[in-house]
Amino acid sequence: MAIYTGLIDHYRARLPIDDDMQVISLVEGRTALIRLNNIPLIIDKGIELYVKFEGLNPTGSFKDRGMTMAVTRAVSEGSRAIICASTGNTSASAAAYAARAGITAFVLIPEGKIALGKLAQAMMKGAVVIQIEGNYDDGMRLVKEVAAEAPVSIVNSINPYRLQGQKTAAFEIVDELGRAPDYHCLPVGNAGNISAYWIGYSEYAGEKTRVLAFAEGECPYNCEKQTDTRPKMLGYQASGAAPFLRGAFVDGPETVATAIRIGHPQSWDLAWHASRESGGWFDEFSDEEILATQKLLAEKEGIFCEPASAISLAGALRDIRSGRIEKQSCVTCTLTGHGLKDPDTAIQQSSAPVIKTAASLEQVKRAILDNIS
Ligand code: AN7
Repeated sequence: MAIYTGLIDHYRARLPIDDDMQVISLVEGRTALIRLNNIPLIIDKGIELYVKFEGLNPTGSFKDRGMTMAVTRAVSEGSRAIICASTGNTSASAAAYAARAGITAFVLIPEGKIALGKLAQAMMKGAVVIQIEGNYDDGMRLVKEVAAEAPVSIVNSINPYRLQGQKTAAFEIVDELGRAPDYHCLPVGNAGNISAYWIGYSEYAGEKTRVLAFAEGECPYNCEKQTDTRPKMLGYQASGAAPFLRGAFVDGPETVATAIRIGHPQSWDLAWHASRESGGWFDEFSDEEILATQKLLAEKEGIFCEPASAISLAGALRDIRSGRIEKQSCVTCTLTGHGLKDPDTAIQQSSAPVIKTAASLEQVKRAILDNIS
């Protein structure tokens, strides 16, 4: 049995990678696809629902899939530094892959609006953290401007190699299920991931869809068919940061799900294309609904994802309940990041208080007997 060495080696034939390139990898990908068992609504409607737990990637989010590609390409082109704007996860991932490659990562983050775990990752891995007095969208604008004037490679998802890496999550799902799901649910921030999944599902179905442009002469396609169908792509946003629901960019986005606190998505056209071509839709959720779903998933199934990730399940459940997602369907939800990224938000909303007692058998026994169900 061959050792798994990361998604580039595994899906090399379907990625724009040359044999002589030094692959920068942390053995990302091959994340768990977990079937949900304990949510009555899903069972009542005969739905087969899986979560793709991308929190199991090396830095705890799906960003590692794109980052292995982007950093491998940047290094092969001789780049000594990478840069990104980030709501947190991209910076954590960029810092890790830059460390692995022995190059410098510059990360622009919005002041005060980044989950603690993500900041810790970027700092620990030696990235140069630039905290701006502004939001993610300001950071993205600055990154584009500064990259035109300084020798740094952008590794945000406007870098086409990012989406190429991220499309492999769709491959893994089809490889595991032996078919494409009927519906695929995702949180939408910058909208790179929903676009990447659509590229992946389309390639596996032998269909060409719109992709970001590559350098002349490079064809990322390998259209050998693996499945006959493609899912409907369902994209969910936080109400305070929902440009796809408003039909226009939003200034001053706000949500507890800081990962998707984005008002000017960079993959606007690609995501609309994915939604329309697949016959999918967008919908929005309040912060309360997002947090309630994060809690539900943790309590009922033992899976701890970050708030932004829970919105994909919130969407699936609402649409299953309403019948918009048909009975007996196969549904996949991407849980984009790990719950440990944002411990503050988790602790704040935990309903069960910590029981404090003396270190005595009597009191500990009382605490157990009072709470046993
Ligand atoms: C957990 O890290 O944009 O729609 O700078 O961290 O592809 O942007 C993060 C995005 C969903 C949205 N879930 O994905 C960043 C950043 C989590 C995320 C998204 C993000 P896209």
